[in-house]
Amino acid sequence: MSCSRASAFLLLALGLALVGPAQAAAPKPIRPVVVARGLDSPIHLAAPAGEPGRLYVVEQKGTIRVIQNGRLQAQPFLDIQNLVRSGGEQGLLSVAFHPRYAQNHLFYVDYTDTNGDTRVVEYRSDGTRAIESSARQLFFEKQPFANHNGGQLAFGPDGMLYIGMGDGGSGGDPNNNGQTFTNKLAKIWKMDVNAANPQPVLAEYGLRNPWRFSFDRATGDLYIADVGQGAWEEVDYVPRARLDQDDGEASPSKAPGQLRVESHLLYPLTHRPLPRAAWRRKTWPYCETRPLWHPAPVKLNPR
Ligand SMILES: [Ca+2]
Repeated sequence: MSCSRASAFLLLALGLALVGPAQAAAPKPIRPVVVARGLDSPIHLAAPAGEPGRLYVVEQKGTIRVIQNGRLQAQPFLDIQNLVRSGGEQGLLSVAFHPRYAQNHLFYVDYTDTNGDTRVVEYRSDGTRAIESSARQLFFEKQPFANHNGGQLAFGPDGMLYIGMGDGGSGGDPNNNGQTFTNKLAKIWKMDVNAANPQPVLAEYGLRNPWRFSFDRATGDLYIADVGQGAWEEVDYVPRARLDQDDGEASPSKAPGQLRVESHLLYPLTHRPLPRAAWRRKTWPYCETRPLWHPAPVKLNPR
């Protein structure tokens, strides 16, 4: 599969019944519940701390809608359709609210501009609607192909804004961007948006298209959904301790030979055998063989 993309026109929530150990024998089934109707390609959902009654829904075409106390508001929170190229894997791809949004009303969007390139832009709101004239661009990268644009924004446990970037597109990473440090493609970046002149710092590389990732709210660990090619999809895991290491060590301004590679390769936790033909040709999907770096092998505990 080239890329996972939500295209539902209904926004659903999973009604998950939490069951304590004493009742663990008979868990209730998970069932979907309709939260809102009438949305146009809702591909991301977020909410700032301190606004329990409001959900912000990113529509791919370039708008952010608000669901307030269960009701979809007619007036968009943000409308930048005139700046966005939408369709396929392009569009307004995510929103992240500043950890102190309640005080400063700052938020961040990742979108494909009308030339097909990636922009991450800071906006400020008046508390109810975005102020479009407040736009401050923080991140830009040319996109060689229409697909694999990444697009996830999220604040990490360190207060940094994390930015997911795909390998640029086509198939099989033809320009080897996953192992190239002269561009921002195929990587996750982090940025101190509180700095006077925020600069992206390399956090992870060798990714294919980290279309979505999220941080464990309890531990701060990072889980990355990275798309595969023809056989495998994968979820990559970066423990919190790793996030705090090597700030600036893997700067793209340094040659790859200067990078400090000190961690351990973690093979997929679950997998299925490669096709016989792949072994005969001695070719296997590149995206499943490249490593992410870990301080130690990790075993996930299924719940
Ligand atoms: Ca692209």
